[in-house]
Amino acid sequence: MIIDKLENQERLTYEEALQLYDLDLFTLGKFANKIRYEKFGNKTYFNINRHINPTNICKDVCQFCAYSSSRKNPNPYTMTHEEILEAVEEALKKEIKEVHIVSAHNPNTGLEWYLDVFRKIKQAYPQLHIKALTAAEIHFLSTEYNLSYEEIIQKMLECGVDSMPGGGAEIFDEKVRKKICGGKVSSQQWLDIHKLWHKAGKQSNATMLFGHIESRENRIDHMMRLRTLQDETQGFNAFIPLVYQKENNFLKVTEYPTGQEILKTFAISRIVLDNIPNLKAYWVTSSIKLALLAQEFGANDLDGTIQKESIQSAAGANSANGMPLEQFVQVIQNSGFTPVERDSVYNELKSY
Ligand code: V47
Repeated sequence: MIIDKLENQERLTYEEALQLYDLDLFTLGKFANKIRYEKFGNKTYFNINRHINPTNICKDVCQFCAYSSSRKNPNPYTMTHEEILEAVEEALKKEIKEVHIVSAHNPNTGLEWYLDVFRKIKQAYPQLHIKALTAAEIHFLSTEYNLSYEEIIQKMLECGVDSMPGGGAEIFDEKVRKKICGGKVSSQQWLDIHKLWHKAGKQSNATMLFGHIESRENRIDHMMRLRTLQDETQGFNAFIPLVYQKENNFLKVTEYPTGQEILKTFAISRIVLDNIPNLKAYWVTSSIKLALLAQEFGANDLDGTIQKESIQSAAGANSANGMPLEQFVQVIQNSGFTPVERDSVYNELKSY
């Protein structure tokens, strides 16, 4: 029955999607890979980007986070706008097309520190795509400065933010959410903010943090909530399952999910999220080796060169300095796929 539906690429219910985990990895991979091939052939997308995390001082207390300065790693910092602009200028020498700016929820900087920097970047480099402010940051700014989500979004548009990253989604199930990141943006608020952004004619991504205390049921529920919103808005470009990194934080998880469980989750995401075009294996959290394998389990995007990364590397990921372009292209080619540089909204720029 479920195999018939998979053969016919019919939409799955929650119960059917959950049953996918009971299939063996190769059967799942076969179906996920078929969908991937029909849409993208053997192309794998990536972009040349620079991540900037301008402050690690945070009002919130997410148990999984090793980046916040209130965690086990007390090295508080806040970059000035000049330092952020210098980082962008330096990165442009390496031909970045996108700057991806995500901060902690710092109550000391003032609203303008968060928003004005985008205007400055846009003025100096109008061609550079600014992907910035997660729904969690928007919720923080809205409550901290007593503005509606619409007002914050309006300011983002005025300052030249082009798209929103997918962070802050974590796991939508309210019970798990309360344990891992109680107090921050709720699931419904996260979805509402993305909906408003999409209604403003803009695009965004969606993440899911998995491999900690959540169940398989919670993951499928997370995907279902995203699928429902995407039916309505069509605003999500990519789904990004983030593998939980367990070092230097306060969530007591001793085991990583197995490679099999991670690949199954990628394949299931590809099958269940039939309305989100791109599935990103963010090599930072899956490791580059598993990200390359994920290409055969539905993933068609490996994010990018990153250059510098502070959030996941604080929790144990091997990503602090990103990956040089030549190496990134080479590992994709060596794995039998064609690397295609894309822009931030998935227009193809260059095939290698
Ligand atoms: O939301 C925090 C995650 C996210 C840990 O939109 C952790 O293109 C693993 O969302 N282990 C921020 N993950 C990063 C993010 C992202 C990354 C790349 C591309 C895009 C995109 C978005 O990092 C947070 C949180 O879920 N995170 N701590 C950890 N210990």
